[in-house]
Amino acid sequence: MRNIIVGTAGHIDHGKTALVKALTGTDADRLAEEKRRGITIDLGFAHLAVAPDLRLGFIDVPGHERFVRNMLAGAAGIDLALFVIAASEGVRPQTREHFEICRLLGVQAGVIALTKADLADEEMLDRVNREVSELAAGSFLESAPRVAVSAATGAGVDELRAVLEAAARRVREKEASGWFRLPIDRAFTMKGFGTVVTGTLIAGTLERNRDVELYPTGRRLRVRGLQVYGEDAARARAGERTAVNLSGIEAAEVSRGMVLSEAGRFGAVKAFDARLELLASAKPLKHRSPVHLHAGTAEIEAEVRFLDPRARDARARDARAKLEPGASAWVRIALREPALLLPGDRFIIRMFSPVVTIGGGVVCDISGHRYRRGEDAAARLAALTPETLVLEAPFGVRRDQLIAWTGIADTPLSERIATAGPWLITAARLTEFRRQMTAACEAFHRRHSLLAGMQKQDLKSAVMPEAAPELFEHALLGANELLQEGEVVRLRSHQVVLRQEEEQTRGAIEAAFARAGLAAPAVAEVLQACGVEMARARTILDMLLRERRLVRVSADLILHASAVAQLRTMLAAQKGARFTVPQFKEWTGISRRYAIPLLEFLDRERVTRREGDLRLIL
Ligand SMILES: Nc1nc2c(ncn2[C@@H]2O[C@H](COP(=O)(O)OP(=O)(O)OP(=O)(O)O)[C@@H](O)[C@H]2O)c(=O)[nH]1
Ligand SMILES: [Mg+2]
Repeated sequence: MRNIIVGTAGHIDHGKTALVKALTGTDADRLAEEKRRGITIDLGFAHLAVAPDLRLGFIDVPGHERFVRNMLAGAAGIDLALFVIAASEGVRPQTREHFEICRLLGVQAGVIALTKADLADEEMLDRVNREVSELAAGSFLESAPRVAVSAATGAGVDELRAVLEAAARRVREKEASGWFRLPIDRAFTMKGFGTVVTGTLIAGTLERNRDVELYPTGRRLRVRGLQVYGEDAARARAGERTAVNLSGIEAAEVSRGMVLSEAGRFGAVKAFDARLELLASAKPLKHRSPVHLHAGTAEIEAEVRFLDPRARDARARDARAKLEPGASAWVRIALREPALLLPGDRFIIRMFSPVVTIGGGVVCDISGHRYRRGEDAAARLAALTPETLVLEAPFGVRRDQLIAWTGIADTPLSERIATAGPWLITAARLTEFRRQMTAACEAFHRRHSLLAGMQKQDLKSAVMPEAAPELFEHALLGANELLQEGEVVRLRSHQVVLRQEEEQTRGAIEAAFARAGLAAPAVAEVLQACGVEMARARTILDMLLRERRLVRVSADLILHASAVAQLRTMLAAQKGARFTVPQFKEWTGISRRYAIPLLEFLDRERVTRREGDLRLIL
């Protein structure tokens, strides 16, 4: 089944709703106020299976200039425009505005309906045809088929239906593979069901019982039920008008503009870079102009900032720097509220007062790139690819992050990009990091020949301090000349070789502590007595500490590991008991000076816990 969304467009009262009814039998004006006033206020929906394999979903939009914002919420999802111009009236202001909106939103194709043909004579029809040709010249509507119709008499309606079918077979369908996105246009409570949201599924597929995320709120919700064009369905596909019954949320917490999409996959953004086209009918646009931004079904207050360095230089010279009508520029758009947007998404901007459409464009980058002074933003954005985002990040990008920034699941990457676990990083940089790690270890071994190797944290701080710990780990894993032993990294080729004299010293120091047990000797005395110069003796002491043959209890208290182990065993035998400091001194024979540091050490090691004057054995 092919699903194509057809959106009406055109000036108020030109017969859009009447035409949708003539084509489908459905009155898309569903609000009481619409029926009373005889105008469309909000989006209306209808559908028609024009052939067994082709279904058209109609979105009927209001033509009134005050409801263009509602029109925009519908226009974002359409594949084919049903462009309505009353033959009795010709091109009017919202004919133009809707035309520009469809063009800026990248609507692929359209069919032009010259409605109210029963009210127009040959001459009027000719004149209106000429106006339409002028408007459509050079645009997506240039060669659009035209049909004169009357919803009143039914003349031309069958022909229009056939022309729509043919056009719908030519346009590209929405992409049903890939991530799903459903910009919400309505949210309401349905008796017996709870919260229901509706929208056009613009990409992917959605199944019942799926966990989804409501952007930008971050709420995780479950799809309890689905309807496609009013029928219960187990799954909805891109291009289908979809109603989703959600559990875990009240209808009042959901509003038009929010988006249902993959849970945890994307992140709503508060700024993005884009190519912006200013309409020829607009006034010049100043740097930092406030605008209304429309994207998907959302409407958000925003500010337009020029990125082009030439524009910025010009601003320095001339505070009145601006974008000229009909021109395009690279801009950063800052949003008042976060929104889920992806590169390639189209948007429209409207002015604050009067509220008219002034331009639109395409989202290029949502990564929040920080431009360096003098960086050529135009050149960067014009050539931007997913790979660029990896090359720009000094410490790489997680694959997940790249997907969140681009919406592309399996970006093909060249050999310039290397993989380190879940990270993507410039291959040359990864090689360089590994070279620097090796060099750092070499230098360390030269300085500290008696140490097994460098502490891992020291190595990270030396080579890639700002990198995520995980990236560092993966980089380290791939450094072939290095070896990790616990928290220590060394060159594979490095071995601690002690000279005979040093071996003896090492033995002497260790023995001195072992003999003393808990009656810890003064460190300086032991070192002085060991027979080598102080600096060497200290290095050997450090070595014993690193190897955990000796344990540093406090700044000036070092015990042999066996003494600590004995103490632990002794205390473990009385698990749950409480004791005082004097009792502890009595048991261990330790001096008052060392009792407190030792107890504090035991607290840190969670052997004991202090409870006022007592200690509890854990
Ligand atoms: N004679 C004649 N009247 C028509 C025709 N189509 C629509 N009308 C009438 O024109 C009026 C407006 O029609 P709608 O279909 O509501 O116009 P619309 O474009 O949907 O208007 P908005 O949604 O408010 O922008 C209604 O009174 C219709 O009955 C037609 O082909 N011939
Ligand atoms: Mg209408």
